[in-house]
Amino acid sequence: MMEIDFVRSRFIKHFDGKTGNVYASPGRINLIGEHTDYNGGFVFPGAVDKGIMAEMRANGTEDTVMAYAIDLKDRVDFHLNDPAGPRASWARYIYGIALEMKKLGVPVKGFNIAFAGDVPLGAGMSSSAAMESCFACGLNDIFGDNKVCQWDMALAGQATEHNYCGVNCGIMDQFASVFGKAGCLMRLDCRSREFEYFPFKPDGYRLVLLDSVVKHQLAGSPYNDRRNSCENVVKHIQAKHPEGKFETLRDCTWEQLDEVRAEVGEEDYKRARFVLGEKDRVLAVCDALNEGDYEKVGELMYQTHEGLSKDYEVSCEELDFLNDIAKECGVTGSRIMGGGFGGCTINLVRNDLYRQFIATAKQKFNEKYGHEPKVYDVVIGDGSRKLC
Ligand code: GAF
Repeated sequence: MMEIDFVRSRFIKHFDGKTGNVYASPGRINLIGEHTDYNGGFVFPGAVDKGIMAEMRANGTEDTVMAYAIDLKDRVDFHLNDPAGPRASWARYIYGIALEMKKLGVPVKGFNIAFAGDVPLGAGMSSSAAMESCFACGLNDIFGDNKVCQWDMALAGQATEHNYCGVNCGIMDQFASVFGKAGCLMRLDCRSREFEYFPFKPDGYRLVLLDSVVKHQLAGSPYNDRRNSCENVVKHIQAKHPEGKFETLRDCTWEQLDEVRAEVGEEDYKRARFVLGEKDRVLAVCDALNEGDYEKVGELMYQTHEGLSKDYEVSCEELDFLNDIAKECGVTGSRIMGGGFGGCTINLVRNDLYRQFIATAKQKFNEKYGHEPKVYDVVIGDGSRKLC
């Protein structure tokens, strides 16, 4: 995690010399359960020890926000009452979450904010959810007497993506960022919103991310197309079965999917096929973890990669290459993590293979793409909180 003094010194320098309160929220990993959240399925994320830190303070104005992105060295001022909001994409997260918190009854007024992050951008580790939940936590504290509950803050973050950033994401990332707990993964049922903390200490293994450094960018991307495909399949199944209630792919069976195969076309069919399989894999991974069967967990991770690559088509050459190297090195499990289209693979590696795997991955990737992948050892950390 970053140092508070680092953020504080910039906050003091860029505004009126006064200090505010400091808040932090993490990025996330996800062991399994990709693209299942907006399909009413299960996900299995955990917060990481990297994220966003922000210093914030009410500035006494009615609606003027003065914002400084420390890492970008970029300052943007805007008005909460301006219906267009700021143009800079990072500032839209601040604008969006402020308006969403207002909708929840928080009387947000003008404020100053400076923030920085150590969660890699575009790596599929949810830097955007970390921003949303960090700012939500701050606004709730400064203007709202902390009356907004954790779930509503997570949902406000998701609504920010939908309404101001153009990404029709599910709830996994904001959930993980708000509810994270050190040492624990969380199995969330995205339909009922019930969740369970799973202490995660795989004896003899470690989790490591390999960042392809291909920038993953969900806004305006084929991410929304994937969601549309899933919803289209549900619509067709519902039309065939008016007696039933089909809200998401969670409600659909393999047989029902097969019935609409010809109508929805091969592309949508394959996407839905991936989701139905992934829904079952999350539960199978939980069972395997309960039995301490990490080899089984790994096998399911490889299946997820295959599905994300061939059926859901959210991989890229570099991620498939990293997955192949993992396989060749005998790594227990490896797959694309997060939305896809770039970013990281998550790898479950036996301790005795770790060094060799990392060295081989760096060397082979470098030979092919002219640079090494970045390596992040996963440390599972806490969710959104006030630091001081
Ligand atoms: C992105 C989205 F923001 C999540 O909601 C989720 O759908 C994920 O992609 C894929 O599992 O991170």
